Amino acid sequence: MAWQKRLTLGEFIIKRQRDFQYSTGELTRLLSAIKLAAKVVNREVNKAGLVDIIGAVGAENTQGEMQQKLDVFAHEKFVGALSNRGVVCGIASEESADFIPVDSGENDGPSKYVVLIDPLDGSSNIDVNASIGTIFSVYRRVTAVDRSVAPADFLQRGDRQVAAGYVVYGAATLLVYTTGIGVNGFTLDPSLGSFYLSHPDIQLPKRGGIYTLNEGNYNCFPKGVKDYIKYCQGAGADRPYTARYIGSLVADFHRNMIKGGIYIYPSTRRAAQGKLRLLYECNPMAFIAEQAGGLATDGFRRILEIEPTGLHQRVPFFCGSLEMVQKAGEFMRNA
Ligand code: AHM
Ligand code: MG
Repeated sequence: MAWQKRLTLGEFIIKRQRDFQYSTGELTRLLSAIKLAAKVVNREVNKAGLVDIIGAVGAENTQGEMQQKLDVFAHEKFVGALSNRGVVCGIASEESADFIPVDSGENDGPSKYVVLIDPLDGSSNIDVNASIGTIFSVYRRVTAVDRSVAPADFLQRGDRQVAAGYVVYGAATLLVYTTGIGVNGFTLDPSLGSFYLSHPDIQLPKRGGIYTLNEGNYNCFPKGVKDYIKYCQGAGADRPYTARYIGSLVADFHRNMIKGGIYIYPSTRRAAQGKLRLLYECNPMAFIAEQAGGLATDGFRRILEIEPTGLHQRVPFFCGSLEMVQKAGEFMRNA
């Protein structure tokens, strides 16, 4: 299809707004702010090899990991785009210990939305020019609109998400999002600076041939995961599995969304709750996966039904093709 006939992300967001009967345009403005920040971050990611921006900035984030310069840059751009436009009343970021209350915009009154964001995920891949990403999710606040936001506004179950999405900064830059009526993907045309609808109504294949996990941790995995890996490794036409692992959740997840597969970051002997964060990483990906016909669990429970207890809480994560996640769950229960 000629590009002139393709919908841009901006046009698509507005079209979708009309599908919500009582929509005020607030979510539309919020998604537009994310789109803008994604373009700015994309520009910096693309020139990362050219300027002195790669490498650790020296600070440690709340999980004690070394922050990369681009992590800090992405955090600032997303927080800036969302707060300067008054489209949210609060932001929680993986790069910040506590949530950030946001004053309401000058004209429109207080916003009813909070955003939770992992501004630049997979940061160990920055220095080697492999794909990295941004992950975001949007909730309606649960406290009174005339008050400052409170922890309860952020500590909501994943099944209360209003929207979620990710941006892959890879061979091409792609923004994929859902507002609870299917999943759509948009590819950035860098020469025009616009995202175009390239992946309408993404369906995650019910089963696939890819299993994705850090097998270097094999000895520390629970028995159910080891058994599942052995099952995948069993040769034969009915088990055509191959392993793929970039170490960048967004890129690993996106590949499996398109081709079919399972992503696992389980508990390990060293980290009882695994590595990934429930609020910034697992809930948005779980919402997107389910909207595309897939599934996400912690090995036993549906991710979207877990009651969060802390902003930076971690959780084991099994996500992707429905039948593969169900099969892995069987191995976990039977171990
Ligand atoms: P980050 O938020 O510090 O970037 O870490 C999250 C990343 C995920 O993108 C990826 O799936 C995982 O960490 C890889 O971890 P590991 O190196 O332990 O395999
Ligand atoms: Mg992360």
